[in-house]
Amino acid sequence: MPGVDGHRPWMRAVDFHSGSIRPHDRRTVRRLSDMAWAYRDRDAVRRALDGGDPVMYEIYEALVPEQEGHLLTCTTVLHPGRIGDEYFMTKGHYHALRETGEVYLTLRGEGLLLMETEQGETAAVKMGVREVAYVPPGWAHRTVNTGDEPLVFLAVYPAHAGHDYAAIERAGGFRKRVVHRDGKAVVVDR
Ligand code: PAN
Ligand code: ZN
Repeated sequence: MPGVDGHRPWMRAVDFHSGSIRPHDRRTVRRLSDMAWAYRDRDAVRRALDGGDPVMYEIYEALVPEQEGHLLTCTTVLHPGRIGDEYFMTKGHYHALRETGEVYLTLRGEGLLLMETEQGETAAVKMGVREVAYVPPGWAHRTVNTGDEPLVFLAVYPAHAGHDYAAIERAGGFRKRVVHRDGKAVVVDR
């Protein structure tokens, strides 16, 4: 029987170490200059930009139609490092369609998943290998690599969700930050 829109079933290989999906339809690279506003320590940002604008993370996607009913599968490879005392992190976003959630499965490394709502609730969920984290509808989400190897995770979310980065930037970033203090990762107020 044909599917609802003719899209055929498929299988892809996921490399848990490198984080690549093979074959992938799109690979996106995000550098510090794509999100320099997000880090608090402006001198550290300038130094890192002058020092070659580091790659912060890469996203591999298996594209499907951006339509209700489809699920998009992708991996993120978030490199280890810090800008000042703040760990490398993703830009973070709300889904444009606020009523859509997401599932993250950690494949390598360790980190924190920072989440918050427009009503002011916040959460920080641990990410570790073989652990699943859930992003409920309406929660903005950002991942932070608190380890010293790449944080690799697989995400699955409704393909029509869309990404709203502007709401985060407008709000002045996330309400919480994750910083390196006395040798460990600490969640602090913005
Ligand atoms: C993830 C993220 C990915 C990169 O696939 O898009 O980790 O983070 P930013 O999109 O915030 O740069 C996801 O949550 N998709 O919806
Ligand atoms: Zn998302």
